[in-house]
Amino acid sequence: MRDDDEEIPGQEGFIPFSTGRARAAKAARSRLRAAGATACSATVVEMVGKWVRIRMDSAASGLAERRLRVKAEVVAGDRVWLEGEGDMQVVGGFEPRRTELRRSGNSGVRVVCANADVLAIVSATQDPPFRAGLVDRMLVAAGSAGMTAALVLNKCDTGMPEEVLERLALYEDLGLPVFMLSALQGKNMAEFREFLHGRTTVLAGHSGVGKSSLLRALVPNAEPKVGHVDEWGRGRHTTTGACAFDLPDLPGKPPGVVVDLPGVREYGVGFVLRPELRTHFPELVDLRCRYADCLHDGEDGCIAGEHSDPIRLESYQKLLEECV
Ligand SMILES: Nc1nc2c(ncn2[C@@H]2O[C@H](COP(=O)(O)OP(=O)(O)OP(=O)(O)O)[C@@H](O)[C@H]2O)c(=O)[nH]1
Ligand SMILES: [Mg+2]
Ligand SMILES: [Zn+2]
Repeated sequence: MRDDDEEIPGQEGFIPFSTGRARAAKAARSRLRAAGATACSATVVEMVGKWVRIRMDSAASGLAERRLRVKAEVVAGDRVWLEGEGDMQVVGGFEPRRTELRRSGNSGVRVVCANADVLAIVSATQDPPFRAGLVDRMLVAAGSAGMTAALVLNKCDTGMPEEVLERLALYEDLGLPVFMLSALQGKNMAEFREFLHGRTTVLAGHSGVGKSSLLRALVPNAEPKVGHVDEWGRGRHTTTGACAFDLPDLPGKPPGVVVDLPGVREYGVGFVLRPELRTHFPELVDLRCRYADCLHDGEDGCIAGEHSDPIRLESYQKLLEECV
């Protein structure tokens, strides 16, 4: 058995996918196609190294959750279809993504998760401190992904610093939903739970803000991964990051999914185009400066300074340097 074909310890249901099996699976696929069999579809719940954990759409297709080896680049949230049966089952391909949350870093741009609707940007009241720059970066990432955003302030049981409340009021004025929560005490969690139903929501934010604690409060049986070896998912058999959990049913409400992400220290948005950046800053997008294509970066006749919050404008101008 080749090294990368090893079964992952403790992960029952993983199907080793050696070269020999790949050939056999290909033959099985051709036979199935010839027999007119239809492929079944599934959603990627988590990537673990080069393995994929999936949830089948139909319980009749066998196990509700299976782990398969994939060679293609798929991420949590991808809609995939499977071909073959039993041990011969493989991920045949994936559907075009409705949304694609990306992040840039030293190792380039990577997709964090696919097909999510909302990016919930989680901060803590003071420990760790609120970082407006990180929030603004994630708002750009959400906009660029085709997702909407919401702001979550967790640990509200530990007091609410005035300057943080002021920042949140500003985001609320920009039209963003804001939730003030305490995962520990369950404060306002019912309201947040209502918001999450009928959508797929990604919890993102600085390490230690309480994302996993929120997830545990929302999905009591979830065992979110903590203490990632490396936030980029390097390292054998460690999770590559995003992991999706179904919310418990709420009577009369459509189902919802929450995706937990490992904490980030920074969030690069180097994939955004410079002229596109202002479209992710609602207060800048419709400004009538002297030049119609003004980038709001100190040009003659730019009125951005008079019409936007100085911290937001600073975020924007800093991001402009990073954009392509
Ligand atoms: N006081 C208070 N502490 C909280 C609350 N939520 C989480 N914590 C604490 O904050 C610490 C970090 O919580 P986690 O849920 O692990 O934070 P995380 O955002 O998942 O962190 P990473 O996994 O590193 O990204 C833990 O010690 C929690 O007990 C809260 O609502 N109030
Ligand atoms: Mg966590
Ligand atoms: Zn301008």
